[in-house]
Amino acid sequence: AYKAAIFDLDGVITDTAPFHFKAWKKLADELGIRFTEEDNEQLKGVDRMESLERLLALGEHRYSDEEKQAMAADKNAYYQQLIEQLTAEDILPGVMPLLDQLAKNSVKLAIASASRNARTILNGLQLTDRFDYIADPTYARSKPAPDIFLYAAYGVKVHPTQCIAFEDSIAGLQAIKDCSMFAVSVGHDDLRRYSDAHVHRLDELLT
Ligand code: B16
Ligand code: MG
Repeated sequence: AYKAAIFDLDGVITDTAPFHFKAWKKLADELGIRFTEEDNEQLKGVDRMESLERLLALGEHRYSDEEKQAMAADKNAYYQQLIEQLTAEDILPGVMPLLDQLAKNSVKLAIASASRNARTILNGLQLTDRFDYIADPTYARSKPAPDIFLYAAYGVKVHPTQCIAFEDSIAGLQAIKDCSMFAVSVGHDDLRRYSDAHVHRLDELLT
């Protein structure tokens, strides 16, 4: 049996993608760049600066590092306004019973999110206390690098091979497999080929 369960946040515990989309779209509109929901889909699990780079690559202009820092800060300020509205009602179906069941079986619970807003989001959802460890992405290389998942395992003192991890992004699933954890993909069917098991939603795991 697994000794730790490691969760991605955005797309697994709650759906913040529409807020990210709204915030990136605002920036793209200001810059005259066409940015669609499909483009946003590609940014799942990708960290903030890398997401900005990919958005800017859809346009013609090139910007200085200073300009990019300012754009990322603007996007984040707007995003933070949007996520202020998150409450416990925004926890995705199946999450609470799954966390309960795992905790009852003494499985350690950790968060491995690329988001620097993870703590704010967990506070809004009133979930902070449910996790034994929240890995800090500050010094982690972006997914698909395994860093954030390794930090999470280290944080709960469980060897990666004894961890099961839940992810909704290809980059995240690659990170999980790269550190030999059992990978559960959550969401689209096309994620299947990157994982060891697949569910559309976490409530499918409850018996
Ligand atoms: P922030 P996850 C990721 O969270 C999101 O999927 C991704 O879209 C976002 O760009 C990234 O966090 C960084 O977020 O700007 O809040 O630091 O899926 O790894 O929980
Ligand atoms: Mg995610």
